[in-house]
Amino acid sequence: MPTAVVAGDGAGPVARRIAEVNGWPLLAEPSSGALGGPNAVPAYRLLLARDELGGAVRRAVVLGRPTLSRPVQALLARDDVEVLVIAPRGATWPDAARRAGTVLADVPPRLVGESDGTAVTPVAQPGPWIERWRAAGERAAAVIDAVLDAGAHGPGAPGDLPVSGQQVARAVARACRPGDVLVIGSSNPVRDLDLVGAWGDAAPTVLANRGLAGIDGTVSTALGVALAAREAPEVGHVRALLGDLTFLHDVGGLLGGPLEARPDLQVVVANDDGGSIFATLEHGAAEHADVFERVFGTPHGADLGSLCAGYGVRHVLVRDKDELAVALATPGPGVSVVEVAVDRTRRRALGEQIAAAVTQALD
Ligand SMILES: Cc1ncc(C[n+]2csc(CCOP(=O)(O)OP(=O)(O)O)c2C)c(N)n1
Ligand SMILES: [Mg+2]
Repeated sequence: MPTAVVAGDGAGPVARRIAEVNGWPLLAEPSSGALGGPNAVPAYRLLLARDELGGAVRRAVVLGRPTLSRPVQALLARDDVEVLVIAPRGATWPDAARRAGTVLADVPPRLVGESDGTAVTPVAQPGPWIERWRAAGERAAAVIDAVLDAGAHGPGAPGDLPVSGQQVARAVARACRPGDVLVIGSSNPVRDLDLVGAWGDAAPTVLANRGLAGIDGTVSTALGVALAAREAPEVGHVRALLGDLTFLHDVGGLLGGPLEARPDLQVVVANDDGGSIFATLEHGAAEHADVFERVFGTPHGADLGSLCAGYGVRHVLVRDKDELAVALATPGPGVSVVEVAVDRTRRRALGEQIAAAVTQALD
């Protein structure tokens, strides 16, 4: 039966194993802990809408808690898709559409290629089903790269606008090495990473507070992770990628008294002066344009550099891809903030442009 493995937040490496043993596509969110390997499909969110890919799925094996995209929720809500949830150790399981046909508290040995708990069967030979997903994922990733390379905002846009949030996520993803840790903020950063973070087998550890997808407490989370990393010599760089409102919500987390340990942490803030995610949702429709900016965009004009100075934290403002790449490659010691000036006005259009380019390439 054409099956896809959905690896939501906290799914763990077993999700990847299940996909590889059975020759199924792996739709893995950044904080799934299941990233990597030949079956992880880049940009899967855009492939779910296609008849020959998402439309052909008849069974979804769900691990962890998927929260990032409507196409995944739509897949799990479909009448013609059997939903099998695996919630190891009897953890509470997510089932937003209330459609789970089966909930298993353990991973069935045969799903991970074990007949009696010891004998491991080889990873499935590639079949037409997984080959179709791999080919489409590769194509989609290449097309997305091309759109992001084409310029900050594609055809017709002035060349001197700041970089896009998607470009920032791609730059951060490229800067992260295996062994690094990336704390990723709610809102667009985690979704951008989900779209552009094609790491192959070189994925860093990605952590996110997906509980209620809050934008609160994320600076403190990143500092806590960086403090813990001091005890873990195998960990490389610790970075965080946050939106500006997410950063401002917990900017007090930067405060560390002189008697406290200061870990090494690079906080990248994609500053588009407001909440750009709402532009991609219903709120961003043309009929709400008169109230959008004040109610949902919520620009603030805050001076991040001065805030950082107040907390004694290094700050650098970067305005283009090259400056960003340099800053990411040289995090330096202690806590630092890399503020990236990001364009908010074209967020919705660029998302649509990417989706259209992928559709065109796969048609
Ligand atoms: C504590 C909390 N308050 C409000 C929200 C609703 N919310 C979701 S995304 C968002 C905007 C986030 O803006 P930013 O961090 O700048 O990211 P962007 O959308 O611009 O990428 C808000 C207010 C939330 N998720 N959590
Ligand atoms: Mg923002």
